[in-house]
Amino acid sequence: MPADKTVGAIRELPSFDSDPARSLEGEIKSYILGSPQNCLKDVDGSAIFEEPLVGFANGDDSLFQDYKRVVGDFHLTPREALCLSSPEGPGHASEPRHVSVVSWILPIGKETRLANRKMTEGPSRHWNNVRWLGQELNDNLARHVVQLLEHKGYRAVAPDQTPAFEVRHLSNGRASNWSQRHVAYAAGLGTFSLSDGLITARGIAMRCNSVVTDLELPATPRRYSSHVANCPFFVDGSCGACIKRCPAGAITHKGHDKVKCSEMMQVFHKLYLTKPGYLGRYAACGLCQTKVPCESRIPKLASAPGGSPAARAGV
Ligand code: B12
Ligand code: SF4
Ligand code: SF4
Repeated sequence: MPADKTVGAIRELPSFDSDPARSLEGEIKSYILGSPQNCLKDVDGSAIFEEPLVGFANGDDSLFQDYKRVVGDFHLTPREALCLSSPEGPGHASEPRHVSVVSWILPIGKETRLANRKMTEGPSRHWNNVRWLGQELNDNLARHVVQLLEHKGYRAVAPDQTPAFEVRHLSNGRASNWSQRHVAYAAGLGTFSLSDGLITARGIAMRCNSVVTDLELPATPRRYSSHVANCPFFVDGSCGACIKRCPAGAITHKGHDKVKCSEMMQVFHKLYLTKPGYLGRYAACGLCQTKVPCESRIPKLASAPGGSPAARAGV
């Protein structure tokens, strides 16, 4: 196992100058796989996350302007996020020439997925612990990437760790000014779905994060035809397994009702946080991300050989 890498431990990355993108990808993967924090110590010692997926986006990609319509006019572009967080503030003369986004997916460990599969009315202890301990690790990784880039002389920021980050309460539910899933979509890492979750090559049971920098990085191609291409429901009308999986009735053929979902989480909060071994400000849920065909992969279409996604996944 690689040496303990605390947030502050910055080591020289051998190939950073010749290939910064591959070098960052390698560092993100080894940080997670080598971290002693990547372990559910008080549950069963299993890994919180499996090997990360990493993608890059051009911060000036017009998609980020589209997000001002898709998410809301408050959603930051990467350039705004970088400038807002600089000590000089936005619109300063030192406007960066290039802006890139490093985005990553942390697939949730198998033991946690298996434990949550068994649940029907709220999260397993594994899932609840991953929500809090896994996010702490995810945040530490973002700080590590920021420090690494700054050490190399670049500007860098993890937008959702800055004072500028906010989550708005809109009539149809909450939306943040830095949506990690929209960022990951832009960085070629996956598409949205009927349940709202992002389906990546390693599935929907994951957590994600991102860092914006003025280092120029090659954008990862988006190998999908639409923003919902990885969800069979939108391609050939099949699957829909998440509809039955949601105890709140928050998922229907019309999509995901964020208000109902949030209300259910408040119920779970009362039911579970008093149970031994559960942590955090709320219990979480994630039933729609486990025991579904998209849990750990992009499901094949019902029309493909082998039958329906649900049949193939054995769920
Ligand atoms: C607010 C919030 C919530 C709210 C609202 C969720 C939501 N759908 O937005 C509530 C409390 C309901 C919630 C619940 C959960 N959350 Co939450 N949440 C967030 C938070 C803080 C912000 C999300 C946000 O800004 N959304 C913006 C809105 C606009 O997004 P949206 O409605 O999904 O977007 C739709 C449209 O934009 C549409 N769309 C329409 N046209 C177009 C066009 C294009 C081009 C594109 C790209 C998209 C698009 O696509 C989307 C899907 O329909 C993020 C962290 C972050 N900073 O991103 C975590 C986050 C989204 N949550 C996460 C998780 C894991 C959960 C839960 C599983 C809880 C848990 N931990 O057990 C549930 C899952 C609910 C679900 N089915 O999605 C993960 C997502 C992981 C994943 N696999 O997708 C995140 C990214 C946290 C993280 N750092 O990993 N969450
Ligand atoms: S369970 Fe099926 S319908 Fe629901 S998000 Fe996953 S692939 Fe799409
Ligand atoms: S939509 Fe919300 S309440 Fe329903 S299963 Fe998913 S996380 Fe749980």
